[in-house]
Amino acid sequence: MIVRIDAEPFVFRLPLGSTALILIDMQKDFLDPGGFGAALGNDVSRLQPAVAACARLLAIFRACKMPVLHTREVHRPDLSDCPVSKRTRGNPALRIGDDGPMGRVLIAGEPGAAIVADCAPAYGERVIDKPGKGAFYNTDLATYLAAHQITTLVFGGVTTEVCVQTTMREANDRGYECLLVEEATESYFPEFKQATLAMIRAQGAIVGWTASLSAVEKSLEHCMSSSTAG
Ligand code: TIU
Repeated sequence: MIVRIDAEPFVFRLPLGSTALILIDMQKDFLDPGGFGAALGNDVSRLQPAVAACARLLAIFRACKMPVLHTREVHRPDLSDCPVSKRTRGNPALRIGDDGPMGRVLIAGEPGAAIVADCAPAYGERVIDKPGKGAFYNTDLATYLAAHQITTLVFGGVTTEVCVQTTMREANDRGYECLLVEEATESYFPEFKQATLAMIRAQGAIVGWTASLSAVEKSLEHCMSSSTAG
């Protein structure tokens, strides 16, 4: 069954049996003080509005019994998967792998690398650890999606123009139909968020679609109530 969502630049067709939600990097390291985002000089409070919207998306997809994936931008403790260029770029207060208030910055297993409580993965939901900004680079995401016959991805997460947009572009090039939920993504730079939304949907959905949370909610309402009843 195909559900139609009121989206930009035109209606998004969401096939219920082959769509997954993918939440990008909803980690303390980006959302909380003392992590990677803050070390880069950003005001992390700007990302907070995405938490409630992503939590709502999680509730919707879980109620519809549709697959949910989470990603985390992390590196191995020995930094063997962290390019020197990534670690040494710029002049951050803390570099990747340095000890900070939430443990070693952007290192798998450290407190800062965890997904925030309101968006925590539930049992059975796939968590993809990724060393890059895009979730396809050096991960088994493509294998997972192919094995589960997923053709369509609904996106939320942070930050809009870095890991979300990179992953959405990677997915679009691989043939996935991609929808970004507007309230479920934030940037440290509000103007970058708006520019990214515009870039995605320009030129006849050159990278994909964007839609409001309420439009997604409205279109999936029926499936939520029937799944709950069943
Ligand atoms: N710095 C920034 O905006 N983002 C990242 O470094 N990673 C993600 O977007 N997850």
